[in-house]
Amino acid sequence: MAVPFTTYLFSVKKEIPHLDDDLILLLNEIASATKEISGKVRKAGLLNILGSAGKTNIQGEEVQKLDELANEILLESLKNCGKASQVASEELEECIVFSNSGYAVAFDPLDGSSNIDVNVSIGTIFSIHKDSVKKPGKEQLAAGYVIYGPSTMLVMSLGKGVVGFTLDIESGNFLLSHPEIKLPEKGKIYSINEANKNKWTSKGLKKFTEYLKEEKYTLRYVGSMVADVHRTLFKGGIFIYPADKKNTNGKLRLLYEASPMSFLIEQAGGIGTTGKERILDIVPQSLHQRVPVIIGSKWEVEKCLEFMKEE
Ligand code: AHM
Ligand code: MG
Repeated sequence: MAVPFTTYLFSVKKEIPHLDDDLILLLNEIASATKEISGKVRKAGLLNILGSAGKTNIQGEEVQKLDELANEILLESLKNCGKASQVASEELEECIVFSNSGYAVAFDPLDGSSNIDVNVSIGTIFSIHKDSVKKPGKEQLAAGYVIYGPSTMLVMSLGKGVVGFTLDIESGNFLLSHPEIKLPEKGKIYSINEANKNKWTSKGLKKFTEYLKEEKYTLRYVGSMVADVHRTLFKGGIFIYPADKKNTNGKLRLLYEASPMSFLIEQAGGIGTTGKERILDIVPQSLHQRVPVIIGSKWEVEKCLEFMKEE
């Protein structure tokens, strides 16, 4: 019998000193909220919740109805559980502060917005720190994502490896399906929006992708970070969202995209860097700060850094 999410959390409590009852409650709350989001995503075409909400967010991006709904579901459950000190979201200009101490949660309620309307995998990303969200990623107590793909999966790290749970529709439980996710040291896939190549600011990066082609790598790019990182975690290789002339710090946000994903990648044995520094070492300057992201298997990330240094 596969182990349900809550049972799993209690079973590893002894091995993970920071995993107290409050954190378990908070993680449970996040898992429950994502189950609700998963239900909405699965029926989106029937519920009139596809398409634009008719506004833009703080980052100037068009908000989708499902972005908004996912954001509300997560906010409501974090508020009600009483264990969150503050909450930062891609969809909120400012951080919501509930109290001075407790668990600080940063999340991207629905990542991969451009894929919502076309029934392609999207996800929720979360990051948990003690007290404040504005701490370096290496201090995360837990980080993870839920992917709404052919099945809904929750992939998480509590700082001791990476585990995966699959949502069992019949019982309504996330069940432990992947007790130890390890990133292959080297893969065969690279993942980057290569249409932006002429805008990339790193010449070394251009050479690196040419090199990968010569080495017979294949390209996979969904355009949902959750899906692209999920594949990278299981199959190895590299995922990159670099700086370019338009987005001089890249596109992805440190707090609720780059940092939690880097945490998972490192915990699975890989590397996460901006090209200049380790993503998990960055001390956040602002809530919606962007950083270039180069994450994946050790071999490919180190090779990429070599090419970038040579330029
Ligand atoms: P979103 O959070 O508004 O969906 O934006 C982030 C997404 C990532 O999931 C994905 O990696 C990236 O944007 C794709 O961007 P692009 O279309 O520029 O390649
Ligand atoms: Mg996002």
